[in-house]
Amino acid sequence: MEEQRLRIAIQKSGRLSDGSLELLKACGLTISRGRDKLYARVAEMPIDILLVRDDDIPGFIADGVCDVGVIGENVFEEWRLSDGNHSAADIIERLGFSRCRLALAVANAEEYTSIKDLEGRRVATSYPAILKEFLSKAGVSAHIVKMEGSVEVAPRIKVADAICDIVSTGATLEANGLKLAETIFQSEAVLVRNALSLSPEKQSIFEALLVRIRGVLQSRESKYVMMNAPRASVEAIREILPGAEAPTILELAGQPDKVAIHAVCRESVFWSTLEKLKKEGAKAILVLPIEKMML
Ligand code: PRT
Ligand code: ZN
Repeated sequence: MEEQRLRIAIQKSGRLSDGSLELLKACGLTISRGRDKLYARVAEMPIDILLVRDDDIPGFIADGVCDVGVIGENVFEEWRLSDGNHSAADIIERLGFSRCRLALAVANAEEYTSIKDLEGRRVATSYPAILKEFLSKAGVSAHIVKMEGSVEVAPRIKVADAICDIVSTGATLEANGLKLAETIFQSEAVLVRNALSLSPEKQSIFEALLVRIRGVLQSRESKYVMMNAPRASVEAIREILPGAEAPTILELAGQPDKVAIHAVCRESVFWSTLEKLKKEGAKAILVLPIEKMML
């Protein structure tokens, strides 16, 4: 019988590609990618990678062309809200990269106080389904002008009065004489899976991969923190350490009133955290990255 391999679709080239490849690499999967290659076989696990345009990924998952995919939540949500796609695929995990937001913007000269200002006006977007849902929840009726690209020029060429587009730094809005009016959707890369059950073989490959993905995401956020501190400060220090479970307390040779404290912090450790530790008498504080983690 032919070996069953899990098929994962990722974006071939664009704003999701680097993050997707880095994530798979951190999971221990090496992908040799030739120029114009659309398909790659992973040696370490029974997994094949499809390199495609991001817009094709939800449809491929729903049709069973692939089992899993990495895609921007904005594109997935637009697809999901479109006819007939409601329950064909599910978000399994948010991946924390390619963050952006879908926002409404108007010309600088326009006065904007609330969403009601868009009543009866024309809004250009590549995301008509998300926009339609947002407007209907807000009780505003506007004309949606669908554009595939260059949405930011719509007000200038009088195709629309406002736009609804992806914003990251805001530089594109500024360059086009537009100002942010309203954020309607926050997005990041997400791991999506076909809603139907996978074969038992594929399911177990998927579960093994998911444990690694979750480990990678957790280790990216986590730090290993070490310090020496007065024995009397251990409780106060435990309260300061962000997201730490029971820390390890070690004796320091020849210093009975001091201990070494080691802890895994599952949340960001800021400079201000270190300053607070220092106030409690901690010395020689080290914050180390964690390469791998399995919970
Ligand atoms: O070729 P393919 O179809 O695969 O790629 P694509 O051109 O459709 O998508 P791509 O690679 O541009 O974006 C893929 C995904 O990255 C998007 O669906 C978002 O989820 C996410 N993402 C993150 C962004 C941005 N940041 C972003 N800044 N997608 C687009 N932009 C564009 C935006 O459209 C606007 O033109 O960048 C401009 C705004 O950027 P700022 O920094 O000027 O605000
Ligand atoms: Zn695309």
